Amino acid sequence: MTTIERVYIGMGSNLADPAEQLREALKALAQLPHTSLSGASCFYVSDSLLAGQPRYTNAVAALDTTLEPLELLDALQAIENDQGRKRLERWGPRTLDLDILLFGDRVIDLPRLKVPHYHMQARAFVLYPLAELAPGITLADGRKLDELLAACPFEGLERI
Ligand code: PH2
Ligand code: MG
Ligand code: MG
Repeated sequence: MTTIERVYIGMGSNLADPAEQLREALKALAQLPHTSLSGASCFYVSDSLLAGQPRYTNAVAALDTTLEPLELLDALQAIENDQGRKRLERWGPRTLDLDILLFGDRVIDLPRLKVPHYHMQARAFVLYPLAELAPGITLADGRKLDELLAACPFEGLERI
C-alpha cells in the first residue's frame, strides 16, 4: 500500500522579486507528480540571518505526496534550478530555497537530507508560517511546535 504523507516545505527568497518567486514556486509545487498542494501560509519578510544580504520573503507550503523523500528532494531542487538558483556559496543569497521541514512522522538522517529540518526550532520565519498550517503539531522527534514558538519571538517578522 502506498502511504500518502503530509509534508511541510519551507520556502525562501531574497533575490529577483522574492514574493513573485514564492508565487511561482507554489505553482510549480502544485504541478508536482503524485503530489497535491494542500495549503500555503501567508508571506513573511525578515532580515537575513547573514548580515549584508537583502531581506528574505518566507512562507511554508503543505503537500500531500506519495513521493519518497529523496524523490521529493530531487523535484524541489529542480524547481530551485528552474527559478535560477545558483549554488555559489553556502547560505548565499538565492532566488529560491525549498527545504523539506517535516515529512509525515518520519525522522530522516541521510547525507543529503535531515528531517526535521536542522535549526528550524530557532527560526521564526519557519515556525510562525508553519503554525498557520499545522497549529499544535508535534514533530516526529517529539518536540512540540507550541513550545518551539514560545521560545522563538515573532519579533523581526513582518507579515505581508
Ligand atoms: N535563509 C538563509 C539565511 N538567512 N534569513 C531569513 N530571514 N530567511 C531565510 O530563509 C534565510 C535567512 C539560508 O538558508
Ligand atoms: Mg534554507
Ligand atoms: Mg535549502
